Formats: sequence, structure tokens, C-alpha cells
Amino acid sequence: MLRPLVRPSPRGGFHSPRTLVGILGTVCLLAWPAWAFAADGAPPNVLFIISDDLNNSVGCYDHPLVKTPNIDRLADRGVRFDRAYCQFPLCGPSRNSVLTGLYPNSSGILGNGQIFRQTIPSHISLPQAFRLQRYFAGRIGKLYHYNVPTSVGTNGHDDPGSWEMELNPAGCDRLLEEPDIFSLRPGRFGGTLSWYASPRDDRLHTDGMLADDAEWVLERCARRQDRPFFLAVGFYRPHTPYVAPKPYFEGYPKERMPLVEGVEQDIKDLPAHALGSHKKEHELLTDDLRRQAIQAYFASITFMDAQVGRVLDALDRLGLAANTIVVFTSDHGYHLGEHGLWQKMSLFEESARVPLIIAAPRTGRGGTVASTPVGLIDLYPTLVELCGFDRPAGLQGQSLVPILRDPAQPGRGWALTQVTRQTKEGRIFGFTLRTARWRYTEWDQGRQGRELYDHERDPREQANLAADAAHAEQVRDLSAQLAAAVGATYPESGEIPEVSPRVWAPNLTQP
Ligand SMILES: [Ca+2]
Ligand SMILES: [Ca+2]
Repeated sequence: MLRPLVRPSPRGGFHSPRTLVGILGTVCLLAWPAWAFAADGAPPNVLFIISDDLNNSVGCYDHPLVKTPNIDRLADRGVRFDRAYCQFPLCGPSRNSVLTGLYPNSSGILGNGQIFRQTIPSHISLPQAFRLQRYFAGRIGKLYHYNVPTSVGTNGHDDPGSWEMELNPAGCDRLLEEPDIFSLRPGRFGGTLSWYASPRDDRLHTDGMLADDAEWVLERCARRQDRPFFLAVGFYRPHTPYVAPKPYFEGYPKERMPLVEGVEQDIKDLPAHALGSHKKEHELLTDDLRRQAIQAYFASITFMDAQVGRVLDALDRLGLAANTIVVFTSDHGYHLGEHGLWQKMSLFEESARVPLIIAAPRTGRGGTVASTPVGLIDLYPTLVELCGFDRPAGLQGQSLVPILRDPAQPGRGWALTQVTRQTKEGRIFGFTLRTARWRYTEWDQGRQGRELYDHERDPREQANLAADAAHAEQVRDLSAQLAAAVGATYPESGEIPEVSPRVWAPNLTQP
């Protein structure tokens, strides 16, 4: 178990100053934990960077068009996980899963606008585990769920117990430009395809301000190297609205944007729920609008990548890189027309897969690729192990440290992603298991459809083999493996924790 080094004060609060000066000035005479990792005695820092709604349209993932020189440069320093998957392809459930180290069936968070303190209030979150080890834990931008763009500039659905400091900049994209943004549903930006090539430069945008803030915090952390940090930076792009400075759009000529072909034929072998994330408004898309949307999505990625670059530069410039573990990932993937789908909430590869790079000094060689399937749920046990303290009881992921040391290690060998669908009879679940070769999906335990894809032959998941007699044995084996994996996602009670309907008042650990 963790040694709780920071205890509530008699007046009922943690050390929780809201200004950085206050935080860094806090005199703490508590003993250091025993650092198992750093040979020179300096505990490693963590820089946790997460992008929102970013799929694997990233240069180092061999995307033919998208330029991400800064994320690529991080991959050169670390291990790039080629088959990394979210546990639920929606912001709130995925982020609560990452930050609790629990599957959504155990965090109880299956929708947006909720926080695990409403279900399992005493659970120790990932950043909180670092706070308990006397780390400075800070958040800049989106880590837990936010309504984007409406809640940009606020704490969103945040967990105050996770951080000593929160910074919530809001840039021109939120404060000035919304009247100029094109949307498939005019005036709607968060859940609707919408975009804008802004005439304003990087540093006036929210993500540019996030990078500014990260530099500012890192400068102060660098002056206090006796106190390690866990700094989480959550960029908003490429989440809708795809707003980025105009020069980034010019890198992606509209006429060269690729459109998915053959959808009508492809969807004939799919159960209805596989396409359940389809939105009526997507029928308004013409080929020209599809190309515009893809151009704007790609432009937003390259813009976000440039901000990642500024944060990585600051780490180098301040002499922090050698002792800082850097994670870069996204909360889930994203469709750009595959199977006729856009955005998230499907169980296909594009929606479930995420980029994941971990650059951990003194652990393995840089520029390597791990191809065994892993999940975002594995980040929590990985980071606590890398920093040399014990994992809290009950975490459901595996540590990726053996894979970081030797990317050929198979680890668990699969990743599980789930989603919900509303039907007339109530909520049903879809679960999908990704192994190195196969994707196998069951809707309502197979009662409402199955899918099987062979990624060796069919990386675009075009041929559903679930009903193919030649694959009956494969289906039987994968179904048993899926059932075992799903069974392990529940808490000991076997029941998904219920979300308290009470309005949750900000509080460190209790609702
Ligand atoms: Ca998201
Ligand atoms: Ca098909």
C-alpha cells in the first residue's frame, strides 16, 4: 500500500494552495519515500500529455499525410506502442478509467459529465497517488472530462483531490471565434463536426496558452528539483471544433484529403449496433465537406503537435528531460468516414486505437516499437512502478515496465474496449477484444451480433468473419477469452458502482 505522506490538516484540507508560489513555497518536513528507480537519488518526474479525440493520424504511426514532427521526436526517445487501445471510446469514461486505473465497469463512469468521486469516492487517482508521495501534481487543461468547447476555461468535471494546482486557459477559439466557426449544425460545436481556419496565431489559442502555462510551471519546477512533479497537460485539439491557425490548414490541400470508398458494400455484413454511433447530421456531409472536415482535423493535429513541441523544448532547455518520464497519448480514437462513421463511440480499430508513447529515462532504448496490444488502463501501474512506489490495491491494468525494457515482451497480450448502446429495452453493452492478430466483438453477449476481423489480412476491418464456418473455432476461443476478460472488469461485488445522483460538491476524497 501507499504510504500516505500528505495527510489532511486538522482544519480539513490538504495542502492545496491554488497559486504556484504557494505550492512551491509549501515547506514540507515529511520524509522521502524510498525511491527504487533513480540511481542518483533524484526521483523521476512525470510529464503526462494527453490530446483529445486524437486517432493514429500521427507521423510516427506511418500516416501518409499528417505531420507531427514533435510527437515523432518523442517516439525517437521512447517506446511507441503500436497497438494501444482505450477502454471506452468516449472522453468521460476513458479518462476516468485512465486516471483511476480501473475499467469503466469498476469506476462506474460510463458517460460524460461524471467523476469517479460520485461512485467510488475513496479510490486513489493516479495523480493523487503521486501527491501521496509528496510530488507536486498539477493539471493544465483537460484531464478529466470537459464539455468542449463550452467548459474550456473552467475546471470541467474535475477532481480536486488529484491536483494541487489547476490552470484553465481559454483562448481566441473559445472567447472570440465561435461566431465564425462553420458547423454542420449552426451554433453547435462540441459534438458536431465543425471547423475554422483562424487568422490568429498559435499563442492566442487555448492549446497555445496551455503550452505557455506548461513552460511557466516547468520553469518553476526546475528551480525546485528537490520536489518531483507530476505535470498533466491536456490539449483540446483535435476535438471539435477543429480550430487551428490558418497556416496549418495550408499544409493539407483540401483536394488531397482522402475519402473512404466502398462504404455501402462494407456495411452489409455488420450488426446494427456496430454502426450505432452514426449521427443523422452526418448525412449532411457532401464530399467537399468531408474533405474540409479531414483537412481541419489534420490541421488541428499539426497545430497541437507544435504545442507539444514547445513543452518538450522547455523540458530540454530547463535540464529536466534526463529525469522526466514523458507520456503522450489520447483519450480514444476517431473515425474519418470508415464504415460511414465519423467521430467516436464505435468498437472499430479507428475509434478504439490510440497513439501511446512512453519515454522513460534509463529504461530501455529509444526509438523502439512494441507491437503487443496494451490498454490505457496500464498507464497507472506503469507510472507508479517507474517512480518506485507500490501500486495501490485493486488496480486492474498491467505494468508496461517489462515491455519498456524489452519491447518484444508479450505482456497480457490483448486489450479490451467497451461501449454502450441505448435500445428500446434499455442499455446494452458491446465489448471488443483485440489480440495481436484478431479483433473480436460481441454486442449484448453476442445476442445482438458478433464481429471478427483478421488484422493480418484485413487491417481496415472490411470482412466480418464471425458467421464464417471456417472461423467457428476462432469465434469460440475468442468468445471464451472475451468473457473472461469482461468478467475481470467488474469490482468484487460484481456490480457496476452506481453514480450518486447528488450534486457533487468539490472535496478531496469524499462526496
Ligand atoms: Ca475525447
Ligand atoms: Ca464489412
